[in-house]
Amino acid sequence: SGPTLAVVGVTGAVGQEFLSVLSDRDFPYRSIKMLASKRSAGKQLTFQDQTYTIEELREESFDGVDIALFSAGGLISKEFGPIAVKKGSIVVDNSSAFRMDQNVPLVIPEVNPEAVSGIKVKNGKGALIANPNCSTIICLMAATPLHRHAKVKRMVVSTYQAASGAGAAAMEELELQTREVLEGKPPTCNIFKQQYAFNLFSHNAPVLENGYNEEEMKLVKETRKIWNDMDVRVTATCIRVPVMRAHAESVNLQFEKPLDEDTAKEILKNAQGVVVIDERASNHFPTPLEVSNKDDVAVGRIRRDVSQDGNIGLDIFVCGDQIRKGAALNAVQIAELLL
Ligand code: 11C
Repeated sequence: SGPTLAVVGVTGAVGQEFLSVLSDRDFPYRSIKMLASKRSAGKQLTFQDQTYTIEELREESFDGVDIALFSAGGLISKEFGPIAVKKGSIVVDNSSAFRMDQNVPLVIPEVNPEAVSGIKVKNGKGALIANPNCSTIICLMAATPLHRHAKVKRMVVSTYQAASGAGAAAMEELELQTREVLEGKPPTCNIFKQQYAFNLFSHNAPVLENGYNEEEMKLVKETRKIWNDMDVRVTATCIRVPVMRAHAESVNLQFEKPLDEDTAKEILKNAQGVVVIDERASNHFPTPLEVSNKDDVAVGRIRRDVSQDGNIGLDIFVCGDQIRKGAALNAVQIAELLL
């Protein structure tokens, strides 16, 4: 029993994580197709004690597929997403290709599950659902419970983003460069055009005319769409740091209504998918390593913003596994909403 599944981009970092998450969560399925580019077609992989042959992604791949989890880049999503939908599949897409389309829900299950309430498997109709950008998911997992309580007027986000956001090859390059630099060799710079190990730099997404890069503008636009609040003011600075697979974000929040730090801590302790690590005495707060391979997003450094009067401002520090909650886990949770 259960739906028929397809994983598009199964050899990538997120593709592999889709499989781990499906398995960890005992996601029910009748069959699963492993899809990738021609380069990987024919290779075998083992999943839940079964051997699968990776198939080349084609139009026919979606015949009879109920849910297709896509993470093979925006171009593949643009080409094959609509084909899959036409064939009756519900596509949960991890790329940015459709996120801002008015008719495509952009969903974090803990935040706006109502956005997919009309979409269900087995009603014979295909649909597209977008997974938000990882930095948006991780930020809003922490900011939304507070927003529900005191309404965020303005949010200032500064990110410290891991290699995994740029894919498995970037993770390999970080490891390789670290070895090279320690051995006194010039670092190999294929993915990023500058030294990454022992360094940090402005996010590699294209810089736009307004001076923001695309990653930063995703935080601005996706937050408005997910919160269904066109008035919320968001600004962001996104930085790539030499960390393997979990993003960290400093988030400054300005509220419409007062919210003191103790109440904020209680709200976050009770929030689904969030864990509070906020031990001032021992200086123990969230770190990328502590959240790596974990489902929950960690929040700490919860403190009143001293630059603002009263209790209308808070600073928080958030860490979340980019491949898991930032991508694969969120997509599988969306798929769970459809069952
Ligand atoms: C990163 N968030 O960490 C990016 C990569 O829109 O899905 C993913 C870009 C996206 O570099």
